[in-house]
Amino acid sequence: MGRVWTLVSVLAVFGCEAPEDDDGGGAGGGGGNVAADGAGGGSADAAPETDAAVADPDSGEAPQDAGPPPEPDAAVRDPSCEYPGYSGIIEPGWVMPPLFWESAFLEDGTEITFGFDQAFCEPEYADFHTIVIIVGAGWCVACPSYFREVGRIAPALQEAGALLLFVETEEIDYTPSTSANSQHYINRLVGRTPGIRVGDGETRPTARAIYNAPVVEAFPSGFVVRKRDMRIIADQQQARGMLDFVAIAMDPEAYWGRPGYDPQCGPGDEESSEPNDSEEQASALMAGQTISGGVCGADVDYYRVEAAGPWRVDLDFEHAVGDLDVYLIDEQTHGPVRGAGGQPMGSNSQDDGESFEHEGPATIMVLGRRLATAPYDITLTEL
Ligand SMILES: [Ca+2]
Ligand SMILES: [Ca+2]
Repeated sequence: MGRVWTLVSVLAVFGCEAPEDDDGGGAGGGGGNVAADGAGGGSADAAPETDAAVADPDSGEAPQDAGPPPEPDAAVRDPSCEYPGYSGIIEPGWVMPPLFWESAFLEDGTEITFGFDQAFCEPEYADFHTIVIIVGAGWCVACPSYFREVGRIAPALQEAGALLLFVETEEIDYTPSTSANSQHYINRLVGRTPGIRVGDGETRPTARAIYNAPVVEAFPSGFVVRKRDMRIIADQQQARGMLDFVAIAMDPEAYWGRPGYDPQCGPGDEESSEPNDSEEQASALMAGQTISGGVCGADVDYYRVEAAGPWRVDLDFEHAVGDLDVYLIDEQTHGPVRGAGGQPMGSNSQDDGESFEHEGPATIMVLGRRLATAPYDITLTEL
């Protein structure tokens, strides 16, 4: 326990705030709404816009020769693999955008390409169930002890099916880190701990996307992506002391949104249409119908609206119990429809209840902000 206490103290006392944020969007202070924080989309550091830019990075895999027939289990990417719909918002509860690095390094110095799309689709990552992302900066005095602690639990993480991704965001002089510098820095701290090392200055399609992510409010930071749906299921900012990354990796379907707190509702509160966690599973929401349900775990709720004309959806819940939001889903990208400023369309206030109007058939998604949980009533009204 001594070691843990030391770390807790270090985090509590020395936890580094990001330096004056001249890039916007980094310090999500909790005040802004999701759309504003999504300034992944709104600021100069725009969120990834095209799937094309990331869906086919030169995937470092050698094309197959026309020679011998491929073995049934040949390590070839499934061409039908499709990355989950994402918003560009790097915040707990949302799907991690398919960021990638043309230059990344393994613990032994081997240079590779790496991206979340590869991790999701490529066979070499088939055995991983979570991606644990550890984020630091060269100027952050609490980072070395945090990274060393991660190094100590790395074997257990690997055993639990977690892929470790170390991200160095900035050098000691605040310049964005290259992957090569990140590799030197990380290896100095954790030696040849298995994991991928990248520098945020080389994050693509948008450099410094990790530094500017709402999930990273201070340094050191860390968060966990569940590979099944690429959602961010846990983040360091909401925890006292280091997140229990090993426990999370061992049970990524459990609720890890607020360490130490139980969800505000349970299976008995859930709508009868669960599971409704994807567009394919969306349950029908008919005009004049009210469905009682809840976001009670690390999932979201999809509903399908079949209405020819204009309609309004009302989501009734108590903000003090949990901050739920509702979004319109784009059937092409499978992420939220984006407004002119890049913000997702829907309703994401800081008050009790959400409501928005639209017309025609559509799919909508109810999501707990930063993995908030709460029971709700959802009603569709034709206008
Ligand atoms: Ca639900
Ligand atoms: Ca659900």
